[in-house]
Amino acid sequence: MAVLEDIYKSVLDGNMNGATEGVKKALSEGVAPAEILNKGLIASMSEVGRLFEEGEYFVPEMLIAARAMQASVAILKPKLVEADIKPLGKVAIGTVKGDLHDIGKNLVAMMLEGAGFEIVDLGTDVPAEKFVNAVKEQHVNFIGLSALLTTTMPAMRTTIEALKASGLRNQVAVMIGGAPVTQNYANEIGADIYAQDGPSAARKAKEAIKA
Ligand code: B1M
Repeated sequence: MAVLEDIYKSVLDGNMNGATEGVKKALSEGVAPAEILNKGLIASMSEVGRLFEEGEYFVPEMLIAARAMQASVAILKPKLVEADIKPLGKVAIGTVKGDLHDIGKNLVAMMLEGAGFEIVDLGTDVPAEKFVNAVKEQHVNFIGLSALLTTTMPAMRTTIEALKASGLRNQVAVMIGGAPVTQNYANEIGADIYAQDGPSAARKAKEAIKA
């Protein structure tokens, strides 16, 4: 369908106006919201992720594509709610206590949203209790922890310990990432998933929800 191809290409090119106009046009032509989401937006973000992983796209291309996708999802959201399209799962994501870096965290959130997850963005400098409350009150399937400073990485461990102490650890998968974070560190602190960037975060969350 031409309009879905236009949406796909606009997101791939980071063309926000093209993508949002495409979504409006598709809706006015009666294309089902789920089809716009899956065949236009999510398909395109998957391709963006693939291009990033292959080294053809870099962070700026990924960011503008993610913004085009996010603006389009905002238009589509009410229609998806009306059509009762269920998200794949729910992720509460935040940058850990003491850390104010949020560019990477936002990018990861956008990629997860692009993959079909509902996002609860807890912001930056998030204390462990706030993550615990998100599990208690918002019934999330995943907790996403981001840290950019070596000095704030220990707050990831603290958060996992707080989840254990509140008896909620088994209810959620904990995903961690950020420039200084490694798979070894994830193993050491007992995180379930380590992702090095947005596309792999989306891919790994999808794999985890299927398992
Ligand atoms: Co800061 N900073 N900074 N900084 N800053 C770094 C991180 C640093 C490496 C710079 C340097 O010295 N070379 C250094 C950390 C050194 C260290 O700990 N080893 C540093 C420092 C020291 C500091 C301050 C302490 C400086 C000071 O005040 N003396 C201070 C700390 C403030 C605080 O947090 N309490 C500080 C402040 C800032 C700014 C506010 C000025 C600004 C942040 C603005 C913002 O985020 N709104 C800033 C910036 C921009 C950076 C650099 C330059 C860029 C970070 C970034 O946005 N990268 C950074 C140097 C660098 O990385 N080259 C630096 C782009 C982003 C897309 O990548 O965040 O890595 P990234 O996210 C990636 C992956 O890591 C991964 O996916 C993302 C997308 O691919 N990922 C996840 C991230 N989170 C994930 C979560 C996941 C999965 C994957 O699952 C949940």
